[in-house]
Amino acid sequence: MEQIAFITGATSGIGKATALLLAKKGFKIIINGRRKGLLQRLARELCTLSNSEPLQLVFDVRDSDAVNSAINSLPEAWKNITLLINNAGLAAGFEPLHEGDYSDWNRMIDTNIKGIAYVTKAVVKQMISNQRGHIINVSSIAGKEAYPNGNVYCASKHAVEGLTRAMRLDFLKYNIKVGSIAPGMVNTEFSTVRFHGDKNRADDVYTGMQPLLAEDVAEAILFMATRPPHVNIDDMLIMPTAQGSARDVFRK
Ligand code: NDP
Ligand code: 8X3
Repeated sequence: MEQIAFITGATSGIGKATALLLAKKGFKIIINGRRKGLLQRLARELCTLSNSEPLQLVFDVRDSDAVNSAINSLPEAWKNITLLINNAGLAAGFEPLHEGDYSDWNRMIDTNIKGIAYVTKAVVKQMISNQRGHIINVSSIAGKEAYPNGNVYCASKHAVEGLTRAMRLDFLKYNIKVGSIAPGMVNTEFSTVRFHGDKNRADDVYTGMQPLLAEDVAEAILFMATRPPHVNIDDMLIMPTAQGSARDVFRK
């Protein structure tokens, strides 16, 4: 049966690697992000890779009107999304709470929590009527543990874990799988975004240790997405070998 995967935040990092891997495995792909040029570039790569054109949806997951309008106007051939990967997300800032910035906090809460709720509400209606679907939320080790200066980011990812568990119960009777994946450190644009574009500071995060690659997380997502119909992976924690907890990293 045809599989259509919708991946939010596919212009970079984990989302992009997942789009490429799922396309290689025969999924039809819908890609989302705010940076249109990067989505177009990925669309060309996907075309070459799988010989099938992906659907590009440029919108901000924080904008509920934009989310609804994009999902409600999906062409007929793309309406029956079978796999939703709620990946769009970010950390902004790395200070103790009393030095934190309101606009950083709002970006994280609006993207990481409300974005998942908006996109899921829009996409799941068709899954419910099909009595079939799978939703994978990208959480983090920061959704399982707290670390100094992580405050609002950790809270937002703890919320992703709570939302995942609650969604699983809401959608249980509709034969819809819901799970989450929680990676440790992954070398993507994540740290550059967290440090507001400071690439040197971002590079320091990974000095002397081997972080996960986006492709490693994509492989784990593929595993979750390809279990038989009676099997759901509720929760997967994936860490670099050199990272023992949110706070313990072995550096050479
Ligand atoms: P990147 O910064 O490389 O990618 C983030 C993606 O999210 C981009 O494609 C970005 O696209 C998209 N995005 C951000 N905000 C929005 C928005 N408002 N609307 C639509 N898309 C948005 O980071 P990662 O690949 O590392 O991050 C992906 C997910 O993985 C995030 O949820 C992150 O919290 C999580 N994660 C990351 C870890 C890491 O160490 N890297 C570890 C654990 C979890 P655009 O800017 O074009 O909109
Ligand atoms: C990203 C991983 O450890 O930087 O979610 O919070 S961490």
